[in-house]
Amino acid sequence: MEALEIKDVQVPDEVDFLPINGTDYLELYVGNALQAAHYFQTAFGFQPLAHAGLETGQRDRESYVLVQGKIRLILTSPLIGGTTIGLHLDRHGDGVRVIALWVDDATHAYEETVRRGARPFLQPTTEQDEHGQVVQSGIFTYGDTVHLFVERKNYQGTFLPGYVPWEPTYRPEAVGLRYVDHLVGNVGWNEMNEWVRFYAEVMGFQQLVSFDDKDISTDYTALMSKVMSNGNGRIKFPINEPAEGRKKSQVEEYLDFYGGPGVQHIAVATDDIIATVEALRSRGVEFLQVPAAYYLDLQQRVGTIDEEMAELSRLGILVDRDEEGYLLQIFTKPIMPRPTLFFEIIQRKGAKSFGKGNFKALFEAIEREQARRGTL
Ligand code: TYF
Ligand code: FE
Repeated sequence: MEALEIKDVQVPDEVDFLPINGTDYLELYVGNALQAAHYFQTAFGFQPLAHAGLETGQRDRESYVLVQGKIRLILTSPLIGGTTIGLHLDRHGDGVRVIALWVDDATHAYEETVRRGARPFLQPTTEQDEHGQVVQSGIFTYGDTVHLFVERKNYQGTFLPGYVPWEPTYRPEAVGLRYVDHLVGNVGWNEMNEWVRFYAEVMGFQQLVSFDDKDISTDYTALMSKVMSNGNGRIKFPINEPAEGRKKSQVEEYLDFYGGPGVQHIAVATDDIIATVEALRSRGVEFLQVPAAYYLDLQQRVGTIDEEMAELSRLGILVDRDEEGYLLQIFTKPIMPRPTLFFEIIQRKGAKSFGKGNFKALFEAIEREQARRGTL
């Protein structure tokens, strides 16, 4: 580690007080976890992993855990009225409640972040079963979203204590999703910098990039975005806020329907975006459509790439280049009744950026959807 010399004392200039190994899981609160699990299996190729519910002693909730590559999703629904899950559903519709981060020391993570000003959600709590023990702790982030810190170094079970293996015979094939690349949060008017400061001061993240409304305003959509990343770069959280445009910002539309800040999109990585998108389309996943004209000057814009232009155009996959390489990406339509949460499929070929060159085409596609909904 590099050291910064101050007089005679060697002070390491980068002590990561919150080392994170990666995303542990995402928990979505949904109206019908049984059917949502079927959808994520059938449409997105997630594999059944674990289950908790009445049979495991849960009285107020049921959860299905699905996995693909390193991505784990928990889908949770209430079993009775009057729960915080039900309240969350009423306010937000289906959405991401928990962004769980895999750490080696969940107690340390809690103490360090709370000491720096995080609002506590869950004090360090140890759960145990015959496969070992897991410590979880948690803090609030934007809106009703929470970060849980999951310490599982002394655990060998399938998922977490309290869950049993879920082994149905129905198992559609995976589609090649590998890991969570980034998770985007939409926050309120003028709140972006507050949350940027939260990730910097409370969680020790650094700012990677910033987009202002000049980069990304089309005729209508205006938004600002800053990307925060943890020390080892495995966690990337872009934060968007709405900006004043000619008509309603897509971020404002989200805030209206989600009832406040929350997770806007989950970007998942693949090593073969053509095969992945082909499979997703064949299973009925719907993507935003860019006009054919997007592909006319693409070759010129991004230069030589490994993929066939005709294939990319047929599947509607977008391409962008930066100093380090290029990336391929595509965005689903919102997967909820409310126009809130959607998925991004991304394949990085060296590029570490987020597809700035695609913003205009992408946001115009989003605006066409807003217009179709009558919410523009
Ligand atoms: O994560 C990103 O920054 C890109 C682009 O509402 C993007 O995926 C940014 C804002 C948005 C949709 C996509
Ligand atoms: Fe993204």
